[in-house]
Amino acid sequence: GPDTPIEALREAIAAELQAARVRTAALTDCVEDVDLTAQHSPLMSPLVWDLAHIGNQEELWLLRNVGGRDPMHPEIDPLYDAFQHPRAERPTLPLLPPGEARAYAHEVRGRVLDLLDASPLEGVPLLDSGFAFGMIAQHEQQHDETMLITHQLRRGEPVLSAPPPPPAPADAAALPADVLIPAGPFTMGTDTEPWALDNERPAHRVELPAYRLDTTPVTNGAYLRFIADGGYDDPRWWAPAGWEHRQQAGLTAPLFWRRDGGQWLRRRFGVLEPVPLDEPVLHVGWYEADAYARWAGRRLPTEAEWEKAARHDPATGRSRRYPWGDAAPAPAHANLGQRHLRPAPAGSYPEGESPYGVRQLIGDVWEWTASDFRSYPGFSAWPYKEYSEVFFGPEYKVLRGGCFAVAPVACRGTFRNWDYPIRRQIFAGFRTAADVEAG
Ligand code: AVJ
Ligand code: FE
Repeated sequence: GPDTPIEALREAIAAELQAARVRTAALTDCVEDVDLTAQHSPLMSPLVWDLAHIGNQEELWLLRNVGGRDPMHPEIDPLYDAFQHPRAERPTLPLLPPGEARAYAHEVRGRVLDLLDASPLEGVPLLDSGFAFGMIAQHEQQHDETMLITHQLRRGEPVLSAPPPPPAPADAAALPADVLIPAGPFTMGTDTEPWALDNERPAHRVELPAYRLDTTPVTNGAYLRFIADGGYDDPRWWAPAGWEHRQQAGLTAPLFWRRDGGQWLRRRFGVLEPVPLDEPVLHVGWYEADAYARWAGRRLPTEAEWEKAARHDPATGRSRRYPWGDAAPAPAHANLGQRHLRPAPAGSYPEGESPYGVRQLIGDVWEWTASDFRSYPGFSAWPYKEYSEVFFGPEYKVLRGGCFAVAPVACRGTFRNWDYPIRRQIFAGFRTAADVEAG
């Protein structure tokens, strides 16, 4: 075993980098080269772009910024800068072909592991607790999730498989629909989570009135009742911009669903299957989540309401890392890390329950919240503005909790994701909340 804490940290970093690379390889070695260079949807990059972008970000942040090395191939930098070319344009760029992209990422990684061995992992902010290495491990895992979305959009024979999640526990059917979260302050965000990204900082007190929050994410079965009740055809339930989008895009059901005679089918990683009623609904945009909630006489939770339910421990008054406490996620806590290629049935993972009795806050499906993506009071962009700051504003909505495709290293009670309200290809669902009358 490691002799010193710094050695233990080095080993943990190397293991996270390796886990990310194993996943990247699994997502890119399972298809032919033509499938790596093809664009499967104008919403996504070709897989080979993600592959070289992963290597390029690793070279930029670790070899150049931390290690002070010269660029390996400066001429390719602009190709893999996400801000220079929109996704739809990327297939027309002179990208590295698959073999060269793999070789480049591999070469970078070899040099990074040498750098890690020689690094003090302290002394400069970028290195404290191995932050820059942790940021890069998270970055690769985020792009692995992006590549999994590309796989979901890809037509053709299935190439991915995984065992199904365990069936719902015996008590799932008897759970209360929602729980009461009493009024009071809690600590949102973090100053202590070592690999937290800038938008999760700083920790700050937030005072919330009492509210109710669904015990589990909204299921396909519940969502089907919204559809059957004409929810997609009734402007009363939709925000004005949502109704306009619903009309213009012709939305009638979640993405990847299709009606076949009397039943709903969905395509999942190339396999057509009946929509499972007890699974959290997936592939709905924010506008659909918002409309469902209004139809149900409820609303989406704010981001603060989500985080209080996930982190606040009423016994101590402290905010914890996860709903179950401070322990790193284990398989019994949550459906994370692409162990399965789908969410688990609603009510799963009793060991991952929060003190208030809320389940599946972490893992399974990203959860849309009512909140715009904004900075916390006292925010400062670090280490680069293009991670979060350039996205703050009213056009993005916050998603919380991660999903089955999120690696534990990129998931915690403070983690914030964001996307456009029309976005449906991401692995997102939602749960609902309600006000509580005062007094
Ligand atoms: C945080 C998921 C919105 O994929 O656009 C990857 C993560 N940032 N490379 C994204 C990210 C730079 C980001 N999201
Ligand atoms: Fe990126």
